[in-house]
Amino acid sequence: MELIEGHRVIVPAKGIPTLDIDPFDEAVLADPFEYFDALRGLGPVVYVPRYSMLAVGQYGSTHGVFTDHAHFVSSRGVGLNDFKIGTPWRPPSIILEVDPPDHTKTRRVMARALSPKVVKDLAQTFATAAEALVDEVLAKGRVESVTEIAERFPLSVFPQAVGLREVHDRYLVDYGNCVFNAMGPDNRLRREAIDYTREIAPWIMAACARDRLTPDGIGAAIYADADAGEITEGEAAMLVRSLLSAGVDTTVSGIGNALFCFAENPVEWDKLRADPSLIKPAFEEVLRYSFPVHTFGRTAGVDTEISGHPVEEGTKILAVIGAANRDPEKWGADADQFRVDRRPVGQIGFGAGIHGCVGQNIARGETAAILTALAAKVKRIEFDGAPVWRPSNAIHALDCLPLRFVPA
Ligand code: OVM
Repeated sequence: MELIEGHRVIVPAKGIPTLDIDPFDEAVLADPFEYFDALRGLGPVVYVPRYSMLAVGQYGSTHGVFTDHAHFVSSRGVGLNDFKIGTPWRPPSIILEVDPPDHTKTRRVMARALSPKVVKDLAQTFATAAEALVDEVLAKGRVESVTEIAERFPLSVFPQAVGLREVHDRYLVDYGNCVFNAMGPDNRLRREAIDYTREIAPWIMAACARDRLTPDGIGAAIYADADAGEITEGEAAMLVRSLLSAGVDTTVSGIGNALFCFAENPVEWDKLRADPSLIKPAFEEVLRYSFPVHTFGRTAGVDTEISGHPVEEGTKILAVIGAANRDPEKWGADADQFRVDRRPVGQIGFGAGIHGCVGQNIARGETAAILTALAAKVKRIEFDGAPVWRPSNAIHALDCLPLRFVPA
């Protein structure tokens, strides 16, 4: 059998147009918007010859792939490798890289551990930490906001909420970045991520052990479900690992991208300050306009179709969140504008369907805390140097964001 990127070579059905852009070219990853336009412009589904796979970027077909978990499965991996053919680079996630019925049980455990009630009980802690951080930022006036806000804030609240006793800041952020980079093709980013994970993984696995966690955190709640017999103790450890792979770098990106949006759109910042009830809808617009994750993969589990085009079993499909979230067919002619009062219902920054982000309540809680503190204390957020985007096979995040903060 001929393989490309660890999956079967496909012959696309007649009528599926070819995209001659490499979605994983580092220049494209750093500035993907022309690629998104081209992807949507060609049709609901396109063929990407270099990786012998299909891609979807129109809102309808992308949302359609995410919400049809019966045909577009996760259990064969959400990157380019087909787990049915080769050995995954790490033990697969028991929530991300599974289908029902396996998914149903682990999803239930995670949804309970990250419920709205859990997040509500954390809100005051988040608010206090956010206010203290914003005071520090204002005292400095100008900060490199990726490290000093986007990374620092989640690192100051999330590991504690999980129940980690010691926090390795660098490893926690980089682990998520590595797992997401590993979803890409066999390029520099993926190879370096896999090498670096060999260094980080022992620390992560040790941090997930039951006796290392505080008795009152999200991690302990997951282990309690093992005591109740719902999952095994080994599965509990794997789900705590998922909190660390999926819950840190994603929120770092969300907060960094939010700051970028407001520095780029000062009028939108003024609107938010004038009406704090816009904080929640504004973050939905950040997720639409500046999606922390740009792409997830799926595999056709059976012969199926996308928008009337036949798709063979075993075909890998890139579902391009960033393109769908900017589709003018869905969002209107101003889809490329950031508007805090858009209320973009249906944006897929958290994905969609049964695999839609299980941590979205806590992600929204963290972001609301930091934006609330900033809106109360900061009159203007200004660029203090050029923002630099970080090329990643799946994450859409800044590497460097120098900002100036003008007090209210
Ligand atoms: C996991 C995992 C890792 C990365 C992302 C994700 C967004 C989950 O290990 O379960 O979901």
